[in-house]
Amino acid sequence: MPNISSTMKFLADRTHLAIIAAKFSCGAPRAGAGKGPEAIMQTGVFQEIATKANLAIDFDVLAAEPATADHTEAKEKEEGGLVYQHARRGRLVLTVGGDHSIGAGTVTGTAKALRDQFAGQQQQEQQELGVLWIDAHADINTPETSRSGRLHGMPVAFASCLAPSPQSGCLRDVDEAEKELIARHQVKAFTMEDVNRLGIDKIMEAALDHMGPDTPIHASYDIDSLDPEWAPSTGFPVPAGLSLE
Ligand SMILES: [Mn+2]
Repeated sequence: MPNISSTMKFLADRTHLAIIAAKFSCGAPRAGAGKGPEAIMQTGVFQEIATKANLAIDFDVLAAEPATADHTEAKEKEEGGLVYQHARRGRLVLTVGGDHSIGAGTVTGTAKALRDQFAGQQQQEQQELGVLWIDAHADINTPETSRSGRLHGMPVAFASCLAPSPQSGCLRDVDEAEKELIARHQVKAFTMEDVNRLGIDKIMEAALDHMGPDTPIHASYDIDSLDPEWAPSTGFPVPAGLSLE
């Protein structure tokens, strides 16, 4: 599994933390998620991360506009392009949402940057991106399986090409159709039951082991993975989630 020294080496190779505030809420039925980036920025946590890791901050804002399907597609494309540009320059990229439809753009932008970085090198030198998705939901519905039709429940499907992206893309609350997709595509998944049984350390170890020691990782963290006790204002709270500990 990636150990602390490989993490330190990764950080030592970076000069910039690129923060993208994606104030989108058009992938979800309620508008509050778009205010997330500002609320988090006000805590000063980004500055703290940058200072601790000795990184300069590069800051972009993608502002929300009136929600239409076309607008959502265009924003995701723009966001994916920004993530790509920063990742391609070797920056540590932190995109802050917004609703989780942003995950389609963050994963595809990072994956493309990685592929371009290794383009022209030997097959064995090339690396594929590992994605760690921490969420109360699986977010792997396709437009066909989704009951709500909302994009924030589909980013994993778009990012992994299970569904063509709109342009062409317990666990605690997983739909039957999503369970089927997870099984069919052999996605390694851990539930809250697993976390409760084995503890979060073991689960993280197993997740990282599964991806392998040298795999570049994109983590996508949904605040609804926390128990509603800690994050009551998320759009779709689900009981019995992760504790702050
Ligand atoms: Mn999510």
